[in-house]
Amino acid sequence: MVNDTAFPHGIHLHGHHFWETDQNGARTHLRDTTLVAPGETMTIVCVLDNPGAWMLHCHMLSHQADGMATWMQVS
Ligand SMILES: [Cu+2]
Repeated sequence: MVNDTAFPHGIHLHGHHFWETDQNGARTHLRDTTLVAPGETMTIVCVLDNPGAWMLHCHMLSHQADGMATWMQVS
């Protein structure tokens, strides 16, 4: 995930959990929401094993209202 904005974003994935990774690519914390800082690029690892249409969005409601929300289709 790339945050090329000037604001932090609490990004939440429905239907799955994912691991944050460290600078070596090793898995660290298992989460369903992560905070991506301004200018940060974050690599996550996710096993997409739950079929369905899952929302991926910022938890800040004003950001979501401005369009930071999408669907991820897992089949
Ligand atoms: Cu946001």
